[in-house]
Amino acid sequence: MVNLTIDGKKVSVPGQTTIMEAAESVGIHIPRLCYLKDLNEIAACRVCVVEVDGKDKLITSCNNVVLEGMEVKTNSKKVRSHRKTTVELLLSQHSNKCVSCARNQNCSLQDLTYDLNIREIPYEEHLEKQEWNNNFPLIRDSTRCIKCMRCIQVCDKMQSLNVWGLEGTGARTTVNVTGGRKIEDANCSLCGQCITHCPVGALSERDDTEKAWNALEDETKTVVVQVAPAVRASWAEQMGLSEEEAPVGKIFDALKKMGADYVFDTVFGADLTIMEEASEFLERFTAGDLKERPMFTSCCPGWVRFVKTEFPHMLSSLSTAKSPQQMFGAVMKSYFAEKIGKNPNDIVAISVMPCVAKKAEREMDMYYGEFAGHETDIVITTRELTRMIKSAHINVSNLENIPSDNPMEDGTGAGVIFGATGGVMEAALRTAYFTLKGENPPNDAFLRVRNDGSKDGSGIRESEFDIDGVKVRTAVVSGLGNTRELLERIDKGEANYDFVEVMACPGGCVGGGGQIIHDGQEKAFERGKKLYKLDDNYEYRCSHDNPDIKKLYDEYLGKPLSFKAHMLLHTEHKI
Ligand code: HC1
Ligand code: SF4
Repeated sequence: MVNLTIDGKKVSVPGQTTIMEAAESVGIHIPRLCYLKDLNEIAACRVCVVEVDGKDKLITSCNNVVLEGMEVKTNSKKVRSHRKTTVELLLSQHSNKCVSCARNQNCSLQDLTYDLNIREIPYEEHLEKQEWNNNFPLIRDSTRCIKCMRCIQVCDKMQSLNVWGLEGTGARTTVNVTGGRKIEDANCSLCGQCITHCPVGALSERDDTEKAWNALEDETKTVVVQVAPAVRASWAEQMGLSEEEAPVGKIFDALKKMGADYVFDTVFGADLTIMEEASEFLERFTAGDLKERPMFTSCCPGWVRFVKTEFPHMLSSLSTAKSPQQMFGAVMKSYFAEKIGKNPNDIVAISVMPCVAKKAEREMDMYYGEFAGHETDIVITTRELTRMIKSAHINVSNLENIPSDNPMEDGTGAGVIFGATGGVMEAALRTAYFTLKGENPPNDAFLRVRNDGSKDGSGIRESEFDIDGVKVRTAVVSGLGNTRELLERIDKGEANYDFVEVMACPGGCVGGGGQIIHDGQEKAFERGKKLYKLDDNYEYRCSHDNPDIKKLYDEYLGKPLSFKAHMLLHTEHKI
């Protein structure tokens, strides 16, 4: 152990601990902007400087380790003055139009400016204006970039995609899409992780709330809204509600108050995906065509974009089952439209997703019977939902916990855990087990596919199950860097699986790029636990037990993988 003092407090920590972490261990918070544990420890912003042993030179605390006998001051006059100048210089290169920024009131630079009591910026403003395609689901405002490098590191180290890089030299150094490419040509998966890791408002999702408002206010349209599983685990963080105060039924109530005609839970769509995907898996699996192994899940659009650009030869191994969002949209514009006697063209399907890539996934056309535009018309993120609730001046403490609408009301625990890494695999295995054995599995049969983030954090979970004498080898992976590693092993023949679940965002959709942002904090696994808790309390825990799903097959689709199911619920993945 190394002994030192920080702000006069005696501290004892293991060797190789950084000064920042040592301070944190005794409750002393050192301000920072660029630091992200294990991802960005490069001291680019220099906000975390501290004074050591009364020496003239200040050092950065995020990348300097403790030494025996050190005397550290984290908030001396010298430190404060240096920090203030650093932030003033940053502000001179940052658009300070905070009131109209997507990150207003959730911005580390704004907080720091306030904390340091900076009332004016004594340096000349110099803003870097770069062109951007504002139709792309990922928006970058270069005038807000503080060059902290987090986006570069997250996209490179976590997602292995290298979309962002530095260009220029010296004072002209700036962040931009690498290789002089336009963002739409840069193989961006749209995972949105660079957005949730940006400390300021330089990166955001395309704001589609006006489109949603226009639809909600259009009396000639029937507006149906679906809410994804992971949204319920995060929206309350922005609304000041506790977990218990924020059931998904309150989101339904808010949506109805905003003008939605019908509200549905994507959990129903997830159950439908499982019916088709589990059947497809068993069909492929028992056909014994090794070339088709493993079968990959395809509900995560960030992952689908990744495989198209990085591993196109694996495209045919993706399940043809559409995602719950798209399946639900297709059912809304066919089965449901018929039920309520509406022309699908007069239905606007909105979805609320924890995801930015879902905004691109919606481009899929609806081909069934009469051409009916897109299956999903508008996608808003969890963050956009909370902005809409706020702009509608809805008092969330008065919201009621209302059910979703008929006839796609029921959901199951299997559908709700889709939002957490391992959830799709577990849900599919529950139904595959039932199909093979004719009975439901015990509740703890497939717990091994879950990743609660507490183990080694490797992001890859391998398991093997024996279901009625049939051996099924599975892998669950989240994060695209981990995914690349896994796919390379599969490619080299070093890993063999039958079924693989991939989620682009670490921890799954609960950690999605459209979720509420808590700068520098990892929330995915905590939110995942909320979904697993909901699963425990569902009346039905298997998708095939969902009464409304059974009704949909009885009344409309026939059975999983039927011709009609193929037409509505499956797709061919093309480059
Ligand atoms: Fe997801 Fe999915 S789990 S992809 O994260 O399969 O976005 O929540 O809605 O479609 O159900 C997202 C979440 C979501 C779909 C489902
Ligand atoms: Fe990289 Fe994801 Fe950001 Fe695209 S959205 S630039 S893939 S981190």
